[in-house]
Amino acid sequence: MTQTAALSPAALSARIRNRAREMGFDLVGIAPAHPSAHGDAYERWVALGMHGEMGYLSREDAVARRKDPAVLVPGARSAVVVALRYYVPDADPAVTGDASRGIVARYARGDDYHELMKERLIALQEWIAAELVPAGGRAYVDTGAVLERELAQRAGIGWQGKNTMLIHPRRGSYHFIGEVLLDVELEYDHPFASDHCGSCHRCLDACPTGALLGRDAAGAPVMDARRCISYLTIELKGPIPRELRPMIGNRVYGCDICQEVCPWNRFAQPTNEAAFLAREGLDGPSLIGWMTMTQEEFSRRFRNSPIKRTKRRGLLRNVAVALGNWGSPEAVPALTVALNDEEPLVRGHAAWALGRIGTEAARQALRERTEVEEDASVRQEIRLAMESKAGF
Ligand code: B12
Ligand code: SF4
Ligand code: SF4
Repeated sequence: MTQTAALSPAALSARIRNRAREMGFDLVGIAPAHPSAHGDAYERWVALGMHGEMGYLSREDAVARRKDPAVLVPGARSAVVVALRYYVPDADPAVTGDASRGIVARYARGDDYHELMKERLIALQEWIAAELVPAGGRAYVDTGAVLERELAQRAGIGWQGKNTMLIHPRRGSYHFIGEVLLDVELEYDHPFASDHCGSCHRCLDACPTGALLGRDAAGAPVMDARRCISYLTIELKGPIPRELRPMIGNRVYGCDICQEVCPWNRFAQPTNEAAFLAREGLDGPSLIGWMTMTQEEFSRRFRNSPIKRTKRRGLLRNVAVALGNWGSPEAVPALTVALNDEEPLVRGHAAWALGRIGTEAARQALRERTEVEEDASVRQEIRLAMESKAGF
C-alpha cells in the first residue's frame, strides 16, 4: 500500500480517469451506483418475452441484481465505466454485396474482448486499492448482471440510440463497455441527458428483420431480440425460425447493420488494439469454404475468438442459411457434405439451403438423404425443402 493522505472524492475521480486513459480505455465516466432508473422498463421487456431464450436475462435473482448494483456488489456506491473502441474497417468493402462470402460482425473478427478488458479493469481496480484508497469492488464486462448501457449513460459517456446502442457524440457506437463497481464515494460525471437521434430513423428502416421497434412512451429504445440477427446467429442454440432465414442474408456471425447506417459512426476511429484486428480469413470468408469446416479446424481457427461461443454446429448452421440465401448451384457440393454432417442442426439447415437452390443436383442430394435420415427434425426440414420446389 503506497497511499499517503486521504484524497477527496474529486481527487480520486481525477486520478482514476487519468489512469483508465493511460491503460488504453478510450472513454471513461464515473457514476453513482444507485438502483436502475429503468428497472420497470427492463421487467416489461422480459415479461413480453423479447429476450427469447437468453434465460440469464430473466432469472429472478439476476433481474434483482440488474436493477440494483448494490445487490450485485454489496456496499457498491460508485461505478467507473469505461469504453474501448473496436471498429475495424472492411478490408474489401465489396464483401457486403458479394453473397458468396460471409460477413462476420466487427466485434468478432479479432480476439475475444471479454478477457482483454476484464484483465485491464482488474488491474485498474487493484491500482485504485493499492495507490488511492482501500476500496473493495468488482470488475465486469458484458457477462455480469449489470445494465451496462444505462450505467454508461449515467456516467456521461453517451446516449442510447434508437438502435439501442450507447453512442458517443464524437466517437460513435463501436465500443465495448466495462465497469468497476466500488464501495467508495467518488465525484461523479453528469449523466448524458440529451437524445441526439432526433427525427432520424435510419436504423429502424435498415434492420432487415424488423427487430428495432423505436422508442416506447417513456423514451426507451426497444428491440425484440428474438428477431435480431445477432441473437439468431449467436445466442439461439437451436434452429433459426424458417421465416427469418431469408432476411439474414450473408451475416454469418452477429450483425452491424444498425450501426453501419448510423450517422454518428461516420467518424468512427479504427481500433488501435492489435488484438481486435481481423484475423486472417475473417474479413469476408468464402461460404463454401466454411461449410465443410472440420471440428479440428474450427477449434484451431477460433481459439480465443468470440466465435467459439456458437460451437461449430451453430456457425455451420448460419453458413448454411447464408448459402441458401446466395442460392447458387455452386454451393450444392458443399451443402451435400453438410447434409450428411454428424450434427442434426447442420443437416437440417443444409436441407433448407438445398431446397432454396432447387436444382436437380440439390434435389438428388435431398432424396438420397431421406433414405437414411433418422432424426425427426431433419426429416421435417427435408420434407419442407422438397415441397418448396416442384418435381418431388
Ligand atoms: C443481451 C444482449 C444482447 C442481445 C439483446 C440486445 C438488446 N438491444 O437488448 C443481442 C444478442 C441481440 C445483442 C446484440 C448485440 N450486442 Co449485445 N448485449 C447484451 C447484454 C448482455 C445485455 C443487454 C440488455 O440487458 N438488454 C435488455 C435491454 C432492455 O436493456 P438495454 O439495452 O440496456 O436497455 C435499457 C433501456 O431500454 C433503458 N431505458 C429504459 N427506459 C429508458 C428511457 C430512456 C429515455 C432511455 C434513454 C433508456 C431507457 O433501460 C434498459 C435497461 O437499463 C449487454 C451487456 C450488458 N450486461 O448490458 C450486451 C451489449 C449491449 N451488447 C453489445 C454489442 C457490441 C452487441 C452487438 C453490436 C454485437 C453484434 N455486432 O452482433 C449487437 C447489437 C445489437 C443491438 N442493436 O443492440 C455491447 C454494446 C456496446 C454499446 N456501445 O452499446 C454490450 C454493452 C456488451 C459490452 N459490454 O460491450 N446483445
Ligand atoms: S443488429 Fe442487425 S438485426 Fe439486430 S437490430 Fe441491428 S440491424 Fe437489426
Ligand atoms: S441511425 Fe439515427 S435513429 Fe438510429 S441510432 Fe443512429 S441517429 Fe439514432
